Amino acid sequence: MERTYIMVKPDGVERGLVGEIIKRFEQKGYQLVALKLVSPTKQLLEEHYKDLKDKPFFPSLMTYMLSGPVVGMVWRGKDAVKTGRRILGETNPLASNPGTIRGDFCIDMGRNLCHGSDAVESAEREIALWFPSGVVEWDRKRVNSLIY
Ligand code: 3AN
Repeated sequence: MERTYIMVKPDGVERGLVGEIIKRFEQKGYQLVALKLVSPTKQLLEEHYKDLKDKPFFPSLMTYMLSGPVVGMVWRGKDAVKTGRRILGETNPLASNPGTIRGDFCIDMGRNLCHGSDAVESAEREIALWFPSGVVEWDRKRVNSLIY
């Protein structure tokens, strides 16, 4: 089953939008298999964003991402990578449709609340980077069968 790495960035944590973002993935039907609040190191963020290191906005991206804790999570389910990004909206919040997280809650590209893996390979790379000890493999059907 496909997995994606979703991260609430420092502005999302500070604005109290963690629950809202989790809610949208839960209500869509994705399964949460990892979750943590962390103050990332510069080194971790440089590895996470290594493809962007030559971009002019990279220094401001680093400052932003180091401005407070983030919430990293792994969501599992059918087409999780592509659909996860549709739930988040476009990189530029002004181009994001209402109904998406960025479309509903932000304006600035440099304060766009959340991150979602852009491909299955990058999702697996990011999951290994942020959750080196692995995720929780649990069976939702088993939990449902306990509800009566
Ligand atoms: P996404 O987060 O939608 O996958 P990326 O991976 O291209 O987008 O960019 C990573 C982050 O870098 C974005 N979330 C945004 O915070 C920042 N960023 C991307 N492009 C720009 C830009 N042109 N100007 C300022 N910040 C940008």
